Amino acid sequence: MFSMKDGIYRNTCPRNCYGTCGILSHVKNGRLIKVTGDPEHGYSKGSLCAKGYAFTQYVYSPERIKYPMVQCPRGSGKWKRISWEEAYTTISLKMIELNQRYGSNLASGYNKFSGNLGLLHYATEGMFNSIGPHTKPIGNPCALTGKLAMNRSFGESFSSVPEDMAGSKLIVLWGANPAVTNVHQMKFINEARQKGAHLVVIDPIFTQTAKKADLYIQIHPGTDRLLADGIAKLIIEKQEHSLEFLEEQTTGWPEYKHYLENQMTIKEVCKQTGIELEALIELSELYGRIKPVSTWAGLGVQRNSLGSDSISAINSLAAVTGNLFIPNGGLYFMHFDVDDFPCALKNHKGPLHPTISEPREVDISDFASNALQLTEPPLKFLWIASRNITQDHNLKAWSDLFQELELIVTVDLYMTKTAEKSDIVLPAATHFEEEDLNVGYWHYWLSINQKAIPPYYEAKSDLQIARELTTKLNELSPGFSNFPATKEPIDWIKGELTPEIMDLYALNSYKDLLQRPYQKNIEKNFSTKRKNFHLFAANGKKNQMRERQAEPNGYQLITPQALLKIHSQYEALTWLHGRQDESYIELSAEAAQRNDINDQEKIAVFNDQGQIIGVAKINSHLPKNIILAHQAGNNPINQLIIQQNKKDDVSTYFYDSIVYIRKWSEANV
Ligand SMILES: Nc1nc2c(c(=O)[nH]1)N[C@H]1C(S)=C(S)[C@@H](COP(=O)(O)OP(=O)(O)OC[C@H]3O[C@@H](n4cnc5c(=O)[nH]c(N)nc54)[C@H](O)[C@@H]3O)O[C@H]1N2
Ligand SMILES: Nc1nc2c(c(=O)[nH]1)N[C@H]1C(S)=C(S)[C@@H](COP(=O)(O)OP(=O)(O)OC[C@H]3O[C@@H](n4cnc5c(=O)[nH]c(N)nc54)[C@H](O)[C@@H]3O)O[C@H]1N2
Ligand code: SF4
Ligand SMILES: [Mo]
Repeated sequence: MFSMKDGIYRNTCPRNCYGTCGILSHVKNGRLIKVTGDPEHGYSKGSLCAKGYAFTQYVYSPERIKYPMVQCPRGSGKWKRISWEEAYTTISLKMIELNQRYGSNLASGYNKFSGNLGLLHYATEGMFNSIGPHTKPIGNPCALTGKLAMNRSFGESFSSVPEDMAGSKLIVLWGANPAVTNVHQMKFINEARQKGAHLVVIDPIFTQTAKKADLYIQIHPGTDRLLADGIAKLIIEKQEHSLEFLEEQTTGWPEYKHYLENQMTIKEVCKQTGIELEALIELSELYGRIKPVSTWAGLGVQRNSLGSDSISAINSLAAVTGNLFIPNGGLYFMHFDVDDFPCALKNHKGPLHPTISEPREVDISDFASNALQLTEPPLKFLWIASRNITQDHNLKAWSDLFQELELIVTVDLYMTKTAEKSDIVLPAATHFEEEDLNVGYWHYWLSINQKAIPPYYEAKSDLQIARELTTKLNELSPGFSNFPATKEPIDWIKGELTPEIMDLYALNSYKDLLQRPYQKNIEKNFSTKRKNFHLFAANGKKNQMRERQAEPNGYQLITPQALLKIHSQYEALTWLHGRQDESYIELSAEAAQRNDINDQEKIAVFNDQGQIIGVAKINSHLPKNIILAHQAGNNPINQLIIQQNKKDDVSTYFYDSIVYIRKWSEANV
């Protein structure tokens, strides 16, 4: 498996992306010369996206970090190459000293998110678990709001089989933009449409996906709950609901029905959502008339403080029409079936501490502000991997936290804004330079990732780094860590493939995965999930989104994913990006006129968090109270984002922020 001869290897795109695509890597003289899609992968079916095809540039980009480096002083840009040995020694000495100072490892912590989602990338979690109680992030800044809402509806995570969408007769996309974020899904959507299916897109932005729709509904952000409830109300009024299903397979039907009939009006729905009655009626007729329907509650819906209820209401609408568990119908979000696996690195148990029983958990969606509150001991050492903190909100808190930290280590492939603020950077390997096992969160395929090429300069996998740092820690302080440092990647992979998993995927050995990816037994997977569904009645809840948006001169900042990036990633690739294209700020013609801004003119977008400069792009389809910009690495829009409606729950409210705009020339005086 790991011989690295010339030839073709099986890899998997490990990005935080719906595709988790199978890749065939063509290697000659130890170099990756070409990548193609793996035709054996049942979901991606032999193709990649533009970012995938650009992997040869990604691997050999001169902007990749080549060696471990230290920056002194931090933030000065004065980097010095150091050896791995020196890096490990410096880090280990600091960790050991902090342990002696505070009597535990709680002053040491990490922040890790979604750079590489392969199972062996839980090495970072494993490495920290292995030192006993420490400070660790919990939660999910991408999908937690929606995940909790799915749990409220289904009692667990739920997402239908994406290939089945090809047989749907009606596809309703709420706050999902697959033409940009999930290009392979468009094939299944197109297949359905060729067979006569209708496509409905509900989005405040007239997206690339919306352009293809039969019916596009431009909704006010944050008001999806009202729309879903309104459609359900109309359907029930016309007796087009699926009574048998509702009575037999759901809970909460009487309350839900009572709520729809007595506590909400269609007039209010139209007012709050900004949608004309005719559109509402048309959508309700489609839902009432057609079966099977696929309803997709997209991630965009849950990025505001009302998103949780919106997702639950969309799920309930899918249930009302009896579409939940029928072939080629269903409800789409994303699944968390990776948790079926042992995830041995993530769940590795560390040594016991005499007085502290648990690690110290910090909500990742507000990590910096929470970490700043920590005392006894404060957080002093932070390890950052698979994470660009510029994709978080509240970046001011991050700069305050960085001031408090005595050592910041970032493991990355590129010199990100996060790496630039660190004391030490360590070069991470690409997935072509390491072994892994990959599970999708959208489709149900499992695939292997072979080591196809030697590492770029001195890059190492996160697992290799965990092994080597552990060895150094134990050399300097015997027994400091119980990480199984001698265990090889293949052993970790085999460990994930338990008899239950092998059975679920019909595998005989890991070697089968060298021949092709394997799909989970779908029947088995869903058979336990079809027990119960809970209908959501938003009794007594008001929708305050509109009131917030009424702020004078303010615009709601919507910052969804971009086609040729994954969040902050890929900006350095010239195959994908001209340098100037990354800070377009889209505004309506009315907003432009009101602020005396011309198309292509330099503008400032600002609020009390800060200011960013960009190029104005007038978008005649944009609602007048919305500013649209995309996530970015070099000029991160998240500088302007802070969780406004802070609630007790952990959350993903990136689209709640209000911003103001002005001509750059004025901003500059
Ligand atoms: N090319 C590319 N693909 C990606 C990614 C990437 O960065 N680039 N990221 C991946 C990741 S991690 C994720 S989470 C997914 C996300 O992918 P999607 O699920 O498609 O979600 P987003 O692109 O965040 O938002 C989708 C749409 O929601 C709309 N929206 C915003 N607010 C609302 C609202 O209140 N109501 C409604 N109805 N719509 C709203 C936005 O305008 C946007 O068009 O994409 C994945 N795929
Ligand atoms: N404004 C705004 N902000 C958002 C969102 C939004 O819609 N709007 N969406 C949110 C969402 S959906 C998400 S998922 C998060 C994403 O948040 P992050 O996961 O922090 O985002 P990325 O920019 O993908 O950063 C991942 C980093 O990991 C690095 N990396 C890649 N592979 C490896 C590896 O093998 N090892 C190591 N050590 N590093 C690696 C990459 O080079 C990159 O720097 O952003 C959130 N932030
Ligand atoms: S970024 Fe997404 S669509 Fe593109 S190759 Fe990777 S997994 Fe596939
Ligand atoms: Mo995400």
